[in-house]
Amino acid sequence: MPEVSVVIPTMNEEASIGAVIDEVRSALVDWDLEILIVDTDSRDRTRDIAIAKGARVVPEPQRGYGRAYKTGFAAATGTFVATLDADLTYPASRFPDFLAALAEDRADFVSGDRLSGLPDGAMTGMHRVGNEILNIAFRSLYDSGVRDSQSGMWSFRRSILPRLRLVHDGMAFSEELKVEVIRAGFRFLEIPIAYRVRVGDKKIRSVSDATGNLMWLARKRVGWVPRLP
Ligand SMILES: Nc1nc2c(ncn2[C@@H]2O[C@H](COP(=O)(O)OP(=O)(O)OP(=O)(O)O)[C@@H](O)[C@H]2O)c(=O)[nH]1
Ligand SMILES: [Mg+2]
Repeated sequence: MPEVSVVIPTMNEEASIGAVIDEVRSALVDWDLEILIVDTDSRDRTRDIAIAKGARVVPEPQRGYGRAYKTGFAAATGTFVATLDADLTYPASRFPDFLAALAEDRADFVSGDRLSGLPDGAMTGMHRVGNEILNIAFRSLYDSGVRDSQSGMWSFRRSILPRLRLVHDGMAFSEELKVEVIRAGFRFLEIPIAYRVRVGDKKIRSVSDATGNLMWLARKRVGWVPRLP
C-alpha cells in the first residue's frame, strides 16, 4: 500500500499535466507514491503523457469535478490522499507541509488557502469577487473560519472518507467536502499557498458555477440534498 495517493482530475490538460506530475514527484521524493489521474474523455494527449510519467489513468466518462474526485477516492489505496488541479495553479511543492501536519497529528484535513497571499493577476477580479461572496456565505452559514472555501488542494487520511457524506458531482464538491469535514468534527487546517495563473483552458463556467455553489451551500445547510446512492 503506497503512503500517498495523489489524485488529479483531468479533462484535456495536455499543456500542463506532465509538469504537474513532475512537480508532484519532486516534492514528494521521500514518500512512497501512487499518482492517479481521473480523466473524462480527454481528446488530447493528457492520458498518454500521464502514462509515460508513470501515473495510473482512472477513466470517468461522466462529466463533473466532484464525480471525478469520488471515483478517484474510491480507486486510491494510499494511507494519505493529496489532491490538486492539473493546470499548474497549485504549488505541489507545499505537499510535504500538508502531509507533515497530518503525520504529526496537528490536523485531520489540510486545505491550501489561495487568498491570503494572492499574487497580482493569478485570479481575475470577477473570480476573486465570486470567491469572496462564497466565502462569506460559507463562514456565516457554517459558523466557521474557513478562508478559502473553493480551494482544490487538499490532503487527508483516506480513513476519514467513510465519515463524509459526499454527493455533489460538480464544482460544489470542493465546498461540500469542507462542510462535511467540519461537520464530522475533524480538525480542519488551512495553509496559505502561492496560487499561480492557469495553463490551458479553464473548464468551469464561472458565473453559473458560482451561483450553483451558493445555492448548494444553502441547500446543504438545511439538509435539502439528494441521499447517498
Ligand atoms: N475528470 C474531470 N476533470 C475535470 C472536469 N471538470 C474539470 N476538471 C478538472 O478539474 C480541475 C479543475 O478545473 P478547472 O478548469 O481548473 O477549474 P478551476 O480551478 O475552478 O478554474 P480556474 O481557476 O480557471 O483553473 C482541472 O484539473 C480540470 O481538468 C470533469 O468534468 N471531469
Ligand atoms: Mg484550476
